[in-house]
Amino acid sequence: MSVSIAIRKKAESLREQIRHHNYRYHVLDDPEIPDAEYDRLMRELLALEAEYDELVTHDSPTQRVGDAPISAFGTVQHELPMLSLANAFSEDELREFHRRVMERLELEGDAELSYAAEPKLDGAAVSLLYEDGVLVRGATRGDGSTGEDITHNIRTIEAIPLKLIGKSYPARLEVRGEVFMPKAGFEAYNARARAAGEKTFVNPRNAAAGSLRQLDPKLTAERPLDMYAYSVGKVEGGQLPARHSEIVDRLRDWGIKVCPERRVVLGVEGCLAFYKSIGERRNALSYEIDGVVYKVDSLQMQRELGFVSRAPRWAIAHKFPAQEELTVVEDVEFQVGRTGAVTPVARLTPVFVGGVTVSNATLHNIDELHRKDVRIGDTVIVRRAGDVIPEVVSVILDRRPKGSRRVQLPKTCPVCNSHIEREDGETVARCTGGLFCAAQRTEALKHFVSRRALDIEGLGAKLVEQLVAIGRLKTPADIFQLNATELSELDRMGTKSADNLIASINKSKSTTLARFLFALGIREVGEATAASVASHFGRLANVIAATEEDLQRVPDVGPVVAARVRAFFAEEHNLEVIARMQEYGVVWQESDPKVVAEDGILGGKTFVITGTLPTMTRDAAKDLIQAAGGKVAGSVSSKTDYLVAGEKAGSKLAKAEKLNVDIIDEADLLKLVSR
Ligand code: D41
Repeated sequence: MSVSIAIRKKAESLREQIRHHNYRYHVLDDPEIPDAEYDRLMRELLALEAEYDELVTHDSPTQRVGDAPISAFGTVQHELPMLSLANAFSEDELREFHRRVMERLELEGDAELSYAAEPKLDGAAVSLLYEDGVLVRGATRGDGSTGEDITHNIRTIEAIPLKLIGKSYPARLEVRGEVFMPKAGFEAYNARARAAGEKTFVNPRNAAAGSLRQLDPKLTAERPLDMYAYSVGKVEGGQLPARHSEIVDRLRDWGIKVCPERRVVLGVEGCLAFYKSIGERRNALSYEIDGVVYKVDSLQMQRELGFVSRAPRWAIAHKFPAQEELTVVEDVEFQVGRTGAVTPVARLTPVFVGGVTVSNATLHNIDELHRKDVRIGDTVIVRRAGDVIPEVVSVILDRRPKGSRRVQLPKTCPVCNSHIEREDGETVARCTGGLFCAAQRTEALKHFVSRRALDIEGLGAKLVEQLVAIGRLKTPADIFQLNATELSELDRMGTKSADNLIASINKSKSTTLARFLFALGIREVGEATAASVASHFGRLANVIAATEEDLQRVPDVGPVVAARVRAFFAEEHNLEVIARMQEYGVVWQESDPKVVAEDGILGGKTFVITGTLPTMTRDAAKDLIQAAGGKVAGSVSSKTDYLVAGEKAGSKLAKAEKLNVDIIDEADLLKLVSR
């Protein structure tokens, strides 16, 4: 059957629109239409292509994951070598680089040289070849001369256009850039892999490189990959501007994603200011970087400068201090947390990494320890990124000494000797000692006094440990019976600090129901859940009396949390401790329970809100939904009816798509409540 011109035009128009919206979304980070509308366009095109086979073109936005698995990668000869970058590890080395550049260009000391400065992404370098605007090949950098043909995988990355937009692009254009896995996607991927007992990635760079080297493009398509372009390779049949920064701007106009942090700076001082500013924002960036790159902006000057052994003389990577270092595992101990969770912790030969000296690193759980095969005596990579807890990333097997010792999960708690238990399918092992276990008691007390709980200033971790050790603190209620005289007799405690502590204990007695519930340390009851429960029931007596069913009516409370809360208040000794605290004067304002507008227009519907909404805060959206009788939950599940998604929606959006949850935007929500 031949396809009418009208239908052909329709398909082409849909493709143009989808490409345009991809550009708005990925490159400009400024979508014009809600996701639901984008999905509608996509479905319309899919339907047309399903009806008329011959309409399907290889560069259609529907054709990202169509390719079958391959058995091996082909090789790609880079027409122009993909150069490497020299490194500067200090300000001095950077100044030296700048001095050499100035000298070679015969520029005088105070002449200002423009550099294009950009973050150095920690991913995998790739080459993308566009012919007449159509993506025809994707390749890895390889050794710079020969890479691997990864076209089928590159095509699955939504940030990479299958067809360029605009008109003035060269007939042949090779784009070079870095494919990377954003931090959030990396964390989510690893969390899922860990829970499923699968292999985790050691860092986002390996995650990106590993994902690109999948033989089955379907696997690559599942990985949250992104790309920023940073230069061009071979260009034929077209002119490019005379400055690096302008070329990158052009790429962006053609629909290629480039780093929004890039700047043109003046001289070495400009470079240093850029380095400082990016360094300060490093942790806040959504992707991992390991430094910044400076390139002499003028192509004419680049040509004058030339290369030394595969590295341009006109560019340099200025590295940040390493976030990974090698050290030795001297011992592995097991720590018992507030909820009894037993966590293996590596005691390390102290090492300077990520800006601090690290001597302990988490091994997460016993399965993880065994998967990484960490043994006492091993040399390991420790990683400390940003403010996260240092972790053991992997073992350097080549350096394993003869006497290395394996580690097993102990049968009994190292603190209280109670049995250690692991429920079926659980990765976490727990001490069964409950509050009999001094470690759990100590952690529970530290939690109780912490800033977001009862906020008792001056009662720090060390002091809690001391008071537990001498048997003076057994339950949180004991805190309110401490007196200044006994406190002043403790190590490092004078009468003044003892008096201050008593004053802050007294001050903490006036609290809120939300804080109090959170402070109790009920498993799975975090700050937000405690606040929801408090506002729903108004009074502690109502919470204590609530059935699991009642509890599940609280927004954000599912069957697991409801069971935990019920179990906590079913324990006589917990009620006794609470009664004692009230006796000693712990009070809060009680209120009437919230009337749930079950018959409201959204009655019985559960919502999850994610991302930044265009005009409302998430709290405002939540109030709106609740006022109309709907429930607002914190995570997407099969019970979710709608996901309200704003800009920068992340894993929740992906999950909602997977579970076929209706995805709506702020405007849709407003329509729903005003029906
Ligand atoms: O972000 C990066 N990883 C990055 C890598 C970047 N922003 N710019 C780069 N520029 C170059 C030259 C100067 C050679 C065009 C690079 C790389 N090269 C590079 N990536 C891997 C090896 C070299």
